[in-house]
Amino acid sequence: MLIFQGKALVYLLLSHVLQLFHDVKWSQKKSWGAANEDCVSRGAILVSIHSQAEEEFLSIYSKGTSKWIGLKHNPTEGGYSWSDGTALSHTNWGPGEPNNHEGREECVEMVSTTNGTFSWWNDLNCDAHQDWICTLLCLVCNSCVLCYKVTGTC
Ligand SMILES: [Ca+2]
Repeated sequence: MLIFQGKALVYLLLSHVLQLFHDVKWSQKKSWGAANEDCVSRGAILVSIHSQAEEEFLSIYSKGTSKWIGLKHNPTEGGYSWSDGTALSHTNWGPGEPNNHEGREECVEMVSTTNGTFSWWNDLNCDAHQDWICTLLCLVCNSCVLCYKVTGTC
């Protein structure tokens, strides 16, 4: 369970209510920025990963693909930041990554093996066209969890 503070709201992300969007058509793959915008247009956000259990779940779900996650280099603060503002509490960098190849790799993809039983992260040029995973923001309103098209009000 992950809780983070928005400007005036507390959003609650529960693993069992995560809803994922995953595109596999080559013609519809997107840059990190376009993928992020696509998620926002759905009332969602690029997925963040905070545990090995979430890592394994997402890897199986999106097996055999390379896809954007919500992690991006933060040139202002240094290090990496999740789109949803949560803390970087779990990492799964591949061997030698992040390597910022040719100084042009600011965004992070998650790569999963064909059967999804193994995955790792790689920093990549943000303009590369990849699959992506969105997760819906969930808002707790009077003990009910609303997880679709959250607009900031109950
Ligand atoms: Ca890299």
